[in-house]
Amino acid sequence: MKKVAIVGVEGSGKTVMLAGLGELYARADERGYFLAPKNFQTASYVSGKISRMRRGKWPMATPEDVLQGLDWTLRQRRGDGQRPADVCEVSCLDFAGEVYRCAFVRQGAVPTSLEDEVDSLKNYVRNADDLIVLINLRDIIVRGEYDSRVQEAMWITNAILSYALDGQDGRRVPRAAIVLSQADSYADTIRSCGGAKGVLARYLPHVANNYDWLDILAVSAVDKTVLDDNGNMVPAPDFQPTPLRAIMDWIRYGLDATVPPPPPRRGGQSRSSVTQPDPPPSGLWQYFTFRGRKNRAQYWRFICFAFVTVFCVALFSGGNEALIVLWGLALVWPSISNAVRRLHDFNRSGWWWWLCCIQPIGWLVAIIIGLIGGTRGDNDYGPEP
Ligand SMILES: Nc1nc2c(ncn2[C@@H]2O[C@H](COP(=O)(O)OP(=O)(O)OP(=O)(O)O)[C@@H](O)[C@H]2O)c(=O)[nH]1
Ligand SMILES: [Mg+2]
Repeated sequence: MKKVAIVGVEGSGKTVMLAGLGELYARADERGYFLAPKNFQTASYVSGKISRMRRGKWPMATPEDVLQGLDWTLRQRRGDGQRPADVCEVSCLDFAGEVYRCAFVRQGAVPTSLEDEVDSLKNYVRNADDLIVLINLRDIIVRGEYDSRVQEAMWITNAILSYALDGQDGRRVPRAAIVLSQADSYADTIRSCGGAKGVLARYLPHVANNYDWLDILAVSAVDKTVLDDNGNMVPAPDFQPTPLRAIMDWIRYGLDATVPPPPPRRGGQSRSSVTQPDPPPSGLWQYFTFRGRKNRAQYWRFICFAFVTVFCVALFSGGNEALIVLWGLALVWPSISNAVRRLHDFNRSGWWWWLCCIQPIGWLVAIIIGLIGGTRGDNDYGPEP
């Protein structure tokens, strides 16, 4: 499975772009692609940053002491109850600028305190199959190439690219793209330069000359902005990160042909694409199937239903034990289905249900299953209920 690495110096737009990608692809797109966070940190990072942006604030600069790893698996839904196919890993190591500096520009020995970080960053860049290098348009258009901070940033960017693309040791050179971020603010400039390549040629001629054979894209992470009280452009509360589809199109390039098409549907009907996930089970059937997901409310609703009906049967049958046992037996299968589908909601296999059978902890497990929050968006077991 190929690895996509996303890098950029301080302020290049990593956090905003990654949070936007995570939010946009929490739900499958029209081809069935979605991003499954590989760990809790990634999921909570995305939701924290997005909720801040919906309050009209950009994320804080990632602090120097934070080495944030963000990891997803890009998956494609295949329908017909099959697990989605893993397509590639998408990850970002959000290193502090100092680590980039030590790794790529600073002369002399790397300080001992940063040795591990520098090694991880270099490995990360060298092991990438696809490399996305971010440059913030504000840096190059407003500050300009004569600003010393921008010069250093561009020097680092150059060094990352030449390090990744040198192809020494028989390594396969990654596919790479330079991505200019914050395109919404500079749409006119991009248009007047004839596109992203033209912007690079005008504002960063060195980089453009060296790397104009790479893919060069200009994107923004938000589709709507407003001016705040201080006159700064901030995300509008109802923004959507839809412009980031361009990044996913680049990542996916050439993949659609390699992901196996979904098998024909039962009954000979074939699906033209993988886009239509199986509808969630409905009607009486939903109480018997183990497919799909149930959120916390649905899980507890079923448990209340079971208790209330057992009580009613006991009451109206005048305590007829045979009837109560019969009704209890009828509820066994739906109860298992209820727990299994709840487990699916937080992306756990239904086999975990067996823990409920271990007494005396079984009851506790059943309660815990009902308390854990579900995965946002699609997961391995289907769409969010
Ligand atoms: N208008 C607009 N501004 C953006 C966009 N993406 C990033 N920005 C601006 O760029 C700034 C830096 O973005 P970040 O994502 O925090 O950059 P970073 O690479 O994570 O920076 P560090 O954490 O300091 O390494 C933001 O605070 C915004 O002001 C965008 O899509 N549109
Ligand atoms: Mg950041």
